[in-house]
Amino acid sequence: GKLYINRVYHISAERMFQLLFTQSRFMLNFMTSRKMFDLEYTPWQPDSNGKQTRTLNYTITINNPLVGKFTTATEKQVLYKGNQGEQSYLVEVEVLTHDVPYHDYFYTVNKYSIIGMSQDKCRLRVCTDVKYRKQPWGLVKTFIERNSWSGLEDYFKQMESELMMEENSSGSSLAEA
Ligand code: YK8
Repeated sequence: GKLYINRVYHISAERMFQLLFTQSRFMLNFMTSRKMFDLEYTPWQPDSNGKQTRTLNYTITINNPLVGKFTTATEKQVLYKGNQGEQSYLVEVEVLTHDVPYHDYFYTVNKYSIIGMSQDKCRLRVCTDVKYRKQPWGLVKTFIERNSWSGLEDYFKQMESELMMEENSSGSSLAEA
């Protein structure tokens, strides 16, 4: 796995969760800037084990010459509330990209942990793994990993820096979150 974000923000844990995992203005803007469209959400739904899950479907624009210009994707998100009550969240996200080469071989798992540090501070960590449903040839595996890591790095670098801008805009834009 790889760690893409590990940073303390002047944003409460609860607000960070709302920014990233509800239909917040922040997330809608972020996805628009990544040229993600045809977004469909299910609401968060509790399951029998005290977890909550939701599913997102969308289309992503890809700028990788090896791949077609778009792919549809499905994200299954599972929320585990931490043992510090409202103050910590772990969200595991499985991302399937349906229309890229070798899509039936691999998917991605992104783990977001949001840990409250005080009333208005939290640590956000995002780490990701590429997982396999069938074992590809060595060269194909190298290909999949290289392209996944670079796409993920680009995505999370932008997320990290847009969160820094959000942090500096002093909490005025959460009315709709
Ligand atoms: C989510 C992982 C792989 C995929 C892509 C596939 C190339 C395959 C190349 C062949 C295009 C938002 C990525 C980066 C698309 C974007 C996905 C995002 C960033 C030759 C093997 C979409 C997080 C996420 C997870 C996986 C990313 C794909 O929230 O390279």
